[in-house]
Amino acid sequence: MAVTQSASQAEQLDVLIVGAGFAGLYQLERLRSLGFSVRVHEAAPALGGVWYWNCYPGARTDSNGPIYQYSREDLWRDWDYDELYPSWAAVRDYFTHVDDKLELSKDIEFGRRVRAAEFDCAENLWTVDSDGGPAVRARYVVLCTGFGSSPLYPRIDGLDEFSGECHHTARWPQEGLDLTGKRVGVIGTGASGVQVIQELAPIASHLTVFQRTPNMALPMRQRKLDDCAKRRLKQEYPERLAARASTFAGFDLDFLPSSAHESSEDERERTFEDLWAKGGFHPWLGTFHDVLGDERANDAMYRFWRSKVHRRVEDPRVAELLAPKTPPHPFGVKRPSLEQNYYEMFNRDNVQLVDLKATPIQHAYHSGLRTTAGTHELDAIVLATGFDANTGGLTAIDIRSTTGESLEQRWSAGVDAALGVATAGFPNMVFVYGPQSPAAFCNGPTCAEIQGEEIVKLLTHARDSGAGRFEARADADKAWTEELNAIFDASLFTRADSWYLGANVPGKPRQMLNYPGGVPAYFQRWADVVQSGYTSAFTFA
Ligand code: NA7
Repeated sequence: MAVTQSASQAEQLDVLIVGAGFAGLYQLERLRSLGFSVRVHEAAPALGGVWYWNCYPGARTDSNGPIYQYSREDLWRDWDYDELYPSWAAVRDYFTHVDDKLELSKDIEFGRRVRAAEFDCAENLWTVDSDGGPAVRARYVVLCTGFGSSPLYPRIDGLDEFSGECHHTARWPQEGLDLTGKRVGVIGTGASGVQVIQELAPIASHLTVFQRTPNMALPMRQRKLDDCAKRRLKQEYPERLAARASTFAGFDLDFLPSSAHESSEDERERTFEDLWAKGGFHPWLGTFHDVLGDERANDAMYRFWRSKVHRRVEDPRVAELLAPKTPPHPFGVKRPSLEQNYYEMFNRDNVQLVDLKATPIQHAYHSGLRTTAGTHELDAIVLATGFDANTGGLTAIDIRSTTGESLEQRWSAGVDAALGVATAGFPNMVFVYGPQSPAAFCNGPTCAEIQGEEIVKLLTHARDSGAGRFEARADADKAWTEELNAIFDASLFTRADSWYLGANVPGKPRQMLNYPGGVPAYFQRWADVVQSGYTSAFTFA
């Protein structure tokens, strides 16, 4: 038995939501307003989801502020971020603003990490066990654990023996950590690594960056927003927020109709320059429509990106490690990060770049790390090594199917999840930002709202139909996987070992875990399912 407490003693709800980030709060407010009895269990002591845990120096969004919030006018009208790309602290303040407006906390229990869930087939109820309180029973469970909530720790022999500070970026001390004047090592150069390196390089006595794969980072074009800029920006909110549903990745920008390899070299360079000047994700998600699909177009973008990096890094040997002549993988098929002065950090005397492909880490010892090339004496190690993304937050919970199989076992050979929202054998359970949904290919708040709203309608339909349970159809699960694979196999995404595919986790099956057909296509598939009365993807009994 996964669940410990006797079911008869447990409180009964219509819906238990797991997680109090963007997705969970959207579900809470909407379902509550539709008359469901709802409770949220949140592991952290506060709101915010990833923005509670990721409080490392420099943590901020890679989405611009106007679209990094809910689209309700009563929420955005009197809310402003002070920077175009808000920091973790500003996003936390935003959650407080939302809570003040919508009185969400009264239905949230904090400090309640969900450990196990078991379905009672006779009663059609889930019994859910969480830390810090009694089990609850719920008709429906909505998992809003986020696609990046299960930190991935590197397997480094002897790391336990390291006597200095050692923290994963996603488990950074909430009280902060002063690394001024320290010798710091950062392992990983994904979004978190890039951000933390920019902050620590100027204050550390020495910073060693351990890079396995270079990040094809793009200019953020961060700026502070004064009152005048905020007023101007606010006039654009309705348009920017409305654009999200119709763009490939749920942003306020989209691919150009023109093709890179059909453009003349001059036109192509001009466009690349223009997108570069705009910054943010423009060079990635606002570029020629064929850059992410056509090898020649992609190569042209890679060369452009590389030349930009080389101009900023003084030592040609270091520049070559950061932006090699032979691309490690096609441009943009691993997530590019947004940077402010990342490349300039490598011109500092106190910053050293270590190429882990050439000289891997052998082991840690009490005062540092040893690679095959020698030792690095360190006072602190920052593990910016990412997540067991897409599935880790879900499989960390011991969720049992109607036959007693755990979700982890069910997906051990690969995920099958109809619409990326539910899976056969786990009735009355859905996940937001789930594996095989647009998740990591979609701006977070966009997905929380648009996919969230489809989930709200599905639960309302299930309740109003009088069915005791609904469940993803096994054939719909399989068909969905085949649909994803077909898009994926024809793309350049196959050519990188990215966390989009689970390839960053040793032993994890390699498969595309994010719907790669774009937000509009995804919601067209939802519309098809709704049109069938939901029965093309779900059974109701
Ligand atoms: P990412 O993007 O997964 O980056 C993790 C980085 O850590 C990446 O550079 C990895 O190299 C590196 N890594 C991971 N494991 C190891 C080991 N064992 N040794 C050395 N280097 C390692 O995570 P982030 O937290 O930066 O970003 C996560 C996303 O969450 C972000 O993009 C947002 O969408 C939200 P690799 O590239 O695998 O060779």
